[in-house]
Amino acid sequence: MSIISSIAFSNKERAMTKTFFVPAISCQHCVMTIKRELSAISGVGKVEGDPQTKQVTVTLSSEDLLPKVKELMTEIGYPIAKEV
Ligand SMILES: [Cu+2]
Repeated sequence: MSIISSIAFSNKERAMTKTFFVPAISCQHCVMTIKRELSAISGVGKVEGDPQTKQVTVTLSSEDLLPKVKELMTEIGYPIAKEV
């Protein structure tokens, strides 16, 4: 990424909410684990999860955090199948 495009990218930063489909969620304990782990990333706000729909909704301070969130979810055994 060039210096100019990286500056443009960081100027775009703003809070956003993303919802993911996470097939490995089977119960409330999974949701609690995900909440605890994702909350440790600075810039991650509210984390909500639903074992019924297997969806996780995360508030991020910046789009830049998305790769980090996806990486961590895979690391802890809850890979994100897709954004919903
Ligand atoms: Cu569980």
